[in-house]
Amino acid sequence: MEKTLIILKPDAVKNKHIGHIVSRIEQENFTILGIKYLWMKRSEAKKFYAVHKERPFYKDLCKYMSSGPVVVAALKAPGAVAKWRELIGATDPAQAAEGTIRKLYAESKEANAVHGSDSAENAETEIHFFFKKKELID
Ligand code: IDP
Ligand code: MG
Repeated sequence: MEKTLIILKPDAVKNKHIGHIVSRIEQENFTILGIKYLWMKRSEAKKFYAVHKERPFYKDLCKYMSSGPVVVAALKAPGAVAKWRELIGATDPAQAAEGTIRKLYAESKEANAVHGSDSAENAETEIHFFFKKKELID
């Protein structure tokens, strides 16, 4: 079993896709270990995306991710990291495969509906960024 951290980004919340995406999570047999609704401060977004701090899109991304409420969740499944990334599709929704979450619901390359951890190791770090141990039900 593997864990991953996902975020339903401000565009997904604003466009009323929480239900669609959570429904997909259930259909695809992920176990929800923890889920919460929150609004990140700019400083929190900067910390969360610190790995991208040298990238040209970093500043705008942090501004965007703190522009409205999000849903964060810790999920569990066999191969959860790759499974979720396959389900969400390419970073740019214009490049994302048919039926993927980004193809269905994203607005743009920046406002691309969802986040997913890129490795099991980073998933652990990202899960503990948002959740205390007692907030995860395994
Ligand atoms: P990922 O979310 O598919 O793993 P990353 O390369 O890790 O993509 O980038 C993190 C986030 O930064 C993306 O999900 C997207 O919101 C934003 N982003 C990435 N590349 C660009 C870009 O070229 N322009 C604007 N935003 C970008
Ligand atoms: Mg990434």
